[in-house]
Amino acid sequence: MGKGSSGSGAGATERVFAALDGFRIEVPSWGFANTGTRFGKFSQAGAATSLEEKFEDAGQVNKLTGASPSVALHVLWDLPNGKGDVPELKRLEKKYGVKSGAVNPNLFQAQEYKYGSIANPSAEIRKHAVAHLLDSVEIGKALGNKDVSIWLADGSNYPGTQSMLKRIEWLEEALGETHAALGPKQRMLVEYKPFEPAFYHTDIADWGMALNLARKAGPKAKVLVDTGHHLPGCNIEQIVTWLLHLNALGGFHFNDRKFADDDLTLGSIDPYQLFRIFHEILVSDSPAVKGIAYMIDQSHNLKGKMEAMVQSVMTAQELFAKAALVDQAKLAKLQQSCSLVDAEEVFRGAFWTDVRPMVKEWREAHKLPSEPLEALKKGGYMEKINKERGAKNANSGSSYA
Ligand code: PSV
Ligand code: MN
Repeated sequence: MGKGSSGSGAGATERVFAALDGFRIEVPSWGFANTGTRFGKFSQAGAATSLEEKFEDAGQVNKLTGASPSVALHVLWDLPNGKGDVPELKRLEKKYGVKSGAVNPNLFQAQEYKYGSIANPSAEIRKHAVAHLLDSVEIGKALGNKDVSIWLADGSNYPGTQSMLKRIEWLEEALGETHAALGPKQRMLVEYKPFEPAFYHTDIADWGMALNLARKAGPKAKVLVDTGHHLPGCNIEQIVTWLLHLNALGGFHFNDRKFADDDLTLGSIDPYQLFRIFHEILVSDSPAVKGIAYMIDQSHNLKGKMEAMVQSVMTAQELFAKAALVDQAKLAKLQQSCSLVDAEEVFRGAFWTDVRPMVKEWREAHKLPSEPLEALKKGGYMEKINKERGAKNANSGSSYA
């Protein structure tokens, strides 16, 4: 979507249709499996128990929404045999009509990563971690030039116990090596997070650090913004604007937060924020816009996983559609003349427009269910998976008592 001038009213449906035609959002494989908190795990009868079931669920979300044609993969959780699992992935892609998406290396579970992975003081451990990154690049290539999406848990918990400076150098070295292995059409996305699991310093804590590391690594490295990974009050849309301006925005992990990295349904706490982010993207002329990978990063412990995912895709579409209704030409004039209230009314007016009837029309025009959540409830899919997977999930909860 380029710059446009028509607002809500005449032309609104066209704008919403054009916006939705160009909007796709990737779902995470880990959003369909049983997960929990560090206090325990609550199992759901219908949760996916295998890679095939994750693809089956993702395929169902895409059938209902028409907007989520790919599923992000977490290497250790989904591909225990690394590249060896690629033929199976290709079979699943065909069978369920969804493609493999971003490849997420896992550098936070192995015991050896207790003090870090690519920023670990041990050269040997860093070497293992880099080898995993390189394997992930190869998996991405074998799957058709997929983005390698890197998030690190690296950091420390006690002041003075680690050299932050040395760790910067180790990160630069490892990410540079990984970048050098990327195929011509592959990208490396660098994700940041201010804290958790590290509670004193995190090696890639914010967008400045992620951006510097990405730039140092090379032109195929971009920054990934996870909306849950910011300290309270942070102006995320301003970060997005900067990253667009610098042609350094690679993608998003969407979820919402009230306190920290809560993995709440996108738009459930602050839908206006996501609208503001989408607005900055829609007014931008940055070449980065074309490459933005929109992804959901949510794993619901309490809500039904299928319902949560369908609801999230629908909410993202609605907020994107609202942002497409901002009368950009009018807003630009009002910004220039500092007509604050009028400018804000144009902006807010789009946010408060009920786009649901137009989104429904878009679905009907594309022969999709006009109410995906209702269709999910009535279609029998959840009963089917509860029945098929119930026994497998019966003992999958956990308790620390
Ligand atoms: C870390 O909190 C994160 O946002 C990273 O993207 C991980 O890959 C994902 O969550 C899944 O745990
Ligand atoms: Mn994330």
